Amino acid sequence: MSFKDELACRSEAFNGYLEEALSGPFDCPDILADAVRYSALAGGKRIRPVLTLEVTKIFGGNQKEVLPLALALEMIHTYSLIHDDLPEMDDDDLRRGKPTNHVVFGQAQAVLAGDALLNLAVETVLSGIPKEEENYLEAARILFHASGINGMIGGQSMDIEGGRDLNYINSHKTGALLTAAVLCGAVATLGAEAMEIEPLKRYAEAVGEAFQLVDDVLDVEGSTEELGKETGSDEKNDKITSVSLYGLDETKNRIKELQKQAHLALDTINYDTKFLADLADYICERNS
Ligand code: GRG
Repeated sequence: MSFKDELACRSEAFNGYLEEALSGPFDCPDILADAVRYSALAGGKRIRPVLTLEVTKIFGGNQKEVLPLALALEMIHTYSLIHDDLPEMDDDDLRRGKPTNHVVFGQAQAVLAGDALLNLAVETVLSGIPKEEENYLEAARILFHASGINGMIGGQSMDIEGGRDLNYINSHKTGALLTAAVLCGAVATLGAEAMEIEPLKRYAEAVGEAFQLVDDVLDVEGSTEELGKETGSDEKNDKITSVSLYGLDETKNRIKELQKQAHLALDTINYDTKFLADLADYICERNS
């Protein structure tokens, strides 16, 4: 099976679990439940949960036990996209090939749908605490730290404020959640002290930065049809990006360098990291 087919297969399987986790019934107005499901089940590559589950598998961990963390990652990611698309943030009308949440449900319900997904993420993690809980709780702490004020939310705050520290913005807004996706599976399975954690962190940080740089390139060179969202959004919002600061060629060179770094980090891990290596290539070479 090709890597792309394998990835599609895994995201399909994950979609089933996510649908179940969001099947409710919820004690809330239909519009809110619909808004939550609309964005969460609209597709998306599911890269973060796939990373978590793969890393768990590599180290012989229990994927079923780690699934709540993977579900929470995708819920948090989806809430961040709903909020990011709001008129007061990036003001986008298209996401995952569909009209954005606020376009369909209105801004107030879109804010609440994002909030609700964050809370559901916490509930999902708490309800999945296994008997041997120490490593799982450390993985959960990593996830909520990375997605909070010291991570994704901090990065988004500086981005929206028009801050100029591109490294901070990229490593926090995008890199933190991807790194957490990798570390969650590893820490839940091996514990935070394992010697594999450092190289995995290097791998994840390289992939996280590359992910954002590719996003910057695609915002200039990509097609709305393939991306499922409008392009030209960074220029429209006067955002600093790697492309606006260093140009397309230098950004593409940096992506290649990061791809190499990701592979080098994996080379030091004595387990089967082929899928992670292929995923790094996919992320660095993607066009959607
Ligand atoms: C609102 C707190 C808050 C944070 C927003 C997600 C985010 C932080 C900003 C989005 C800006 C953006 C598009 C950054 C590029 C990296 C990124 C997160 C892309 C979207 O992720 P994909 O490509 O999306 O994994 P799918 O739809 O495949 O899940």
